[in-house]
Order: sequence, then C-alpha cells, then structure tokens
Amino acid sequence: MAKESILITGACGQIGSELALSLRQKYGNAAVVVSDVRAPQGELAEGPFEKLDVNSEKDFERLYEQYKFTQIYHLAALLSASGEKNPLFTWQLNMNSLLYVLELARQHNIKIYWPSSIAVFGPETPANHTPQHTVITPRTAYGISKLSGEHWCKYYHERYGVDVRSIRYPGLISYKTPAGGGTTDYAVDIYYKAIEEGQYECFLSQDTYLPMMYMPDAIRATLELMEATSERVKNRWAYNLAGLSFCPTQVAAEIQKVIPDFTVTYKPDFRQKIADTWPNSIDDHDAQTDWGWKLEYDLPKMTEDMIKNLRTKLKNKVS
Ligand code: AKB
Repeated sequence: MAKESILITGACGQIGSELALSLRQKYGNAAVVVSDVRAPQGELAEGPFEKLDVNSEKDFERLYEQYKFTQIYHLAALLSASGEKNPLFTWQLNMNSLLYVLELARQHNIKIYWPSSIAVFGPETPANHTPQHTVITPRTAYGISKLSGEHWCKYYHERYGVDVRSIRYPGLISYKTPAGGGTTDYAVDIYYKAIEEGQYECFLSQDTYLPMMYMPDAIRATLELMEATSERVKNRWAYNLAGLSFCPTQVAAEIQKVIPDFTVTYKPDFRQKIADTWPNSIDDHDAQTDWGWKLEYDLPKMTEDMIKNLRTKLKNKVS
C-alpha cells in the first residue's frame, strides 16, 4: 500500500470524529492529521492535530507544505439549520474552503472526499425514491452551497483530472458525537432524551419523512467510495445514498419497544419548513451498481444499537 498522508477538516464534528478513527485504524495514527477550530478530545487526540481555519487558503498551504497530503476529507461546513441564521457566511465558508481544497488538489495531485447532502434537493424534486439525476432546486443556503460544490467537484475532475468523490448524505445518526446545526438532528436528540428524560419535544411534525442513515453505514460508504477504483466512480458530482426513510412517530414507536413509557410531543419550528423541501426517500441504484454499495442497518437494528451504546455512554458520564 502506498504511504498515505491524510488531512480531515472539521474532524471534531459528527462525521469527522468517527471517520478519523476508522482512517487511523487503517493507515496508522501518524498518517491522519485531524484539524478543526477546536481541539480534539479523547481517542481523537491520540494523533496529530492542527488548528485550521478553513477560510484561510494560507493555512491550507502551510499544512500542505508540512505534511504533503495525499488525501483530504474536507468535512468542515455549516449545516442547514445553522446556515439559515447566516446565509452569506454559510456560502463563504462552505464554498471558499472547498475551492481552496480543490485548488490544492489540482496543484499537488491530492485525492479529495467532500460530502454533499440531500439538502441539494428542493420542493420541485420528486419526493419519493428521489432519482440520482433529477430536478434539483435547493431552498437553503447550505443546499445551494452543496449543489454548487457538486458542480465544482465535477468541473475540477473533468478539467484538471482531480480525483474527487462525494456522497449526498442523508441525516446521520450516531451515539458517539452529537449532531449540530442540522434539520435531521431530531433523529439523534430523540434517543438522548428517551434515555435521559423519558420524553422528547420534537421540532418536526410527527409525519415528516426524511432519509436517514446510521453512522457505521455512512463511514463504511465513505471508505468504500474512496477505495473504489477510479473506473467504478462514474459519478463525479455526488452519489445518492438511500439509507432509511422514517418519520418521528416511527422512530418513537421503535424506541418505545425498549422504553415503553417514552412519550413524544410535537412542536414544529423553522426547521419544519426546511424538512418540507427535502425528499422522503432516496433511490441509490447508481451507488449500488457502480461501487457495490449495500446498506446494513435498518431502523430496528439501529435503534437497538443506539440505545445499548447510549445507555453505557450516559451512565459513564454520570458516574
Ligand atoms: C442537515 O440536516 O443539515 C444535515 C444534512 C441532511 O445534510 N444533516
């Protein structure tokens, strides 16, 4: 295996913190530099860390000179809900940083992973089994930045041969690092509240279906896409991944199988409007045929694993 030198931006976030550990397991701690604006905690701190402001092209260049990266996982971004609080800053942060990374990749032949999102879709998009190629009309600053980013990735690949790969992540659910600033965050919060308080006030309406995925599947998908041979990666915008499709009442009912007294009330806020523009479910036929993607966790299996692991984590936190 060629010696890799890997940079992860936004590494203390929900995806980065787990992806970094998987990459370190594969390539060794020293080969994976985690970067963020805040310092890593716990296991994530057991390896190189660099404070990185992704708004600074100079910071990227400085780090490249130091580590000569062969791969960058550029995860730093503002998500849909926090993005609506400051749309122009969201555009600047999400777009400028991607362009810095693509430029660095062009100059130094670096392989890039950059996450897109179901937020690229809009109310005109077919809501059920949303196809890979379809009407794409985002309504959030985050969604607009993701759609534009997909086009820049495709452009750098076609024009300069940059090996850039991407997935349109659904909402991601994990017991390790909390989500933050997204519209799909309820699907993480609900598990914490079920265990800690036995009740939850949901910020989306009870019948809002959204595409979701358990983090182990999302990490595996990311690594499988990055490891696929170039010929198999036929799509250089971003791949749809279906994951699961459920609404709040369905996840609540699944939790109630384990915690029967758990109750949920519904008080939709501004995030409902965002969720209403996103698909209910996704078609990921292309990911399956191009690079062999296969989902492992369904809603019952994910719920069982979430509750088991969260109970241990929260008990250890108290004691
Ligand atoms: C969000 O809710 O903003 C994210 C996403 C679907 O990209 N989780």
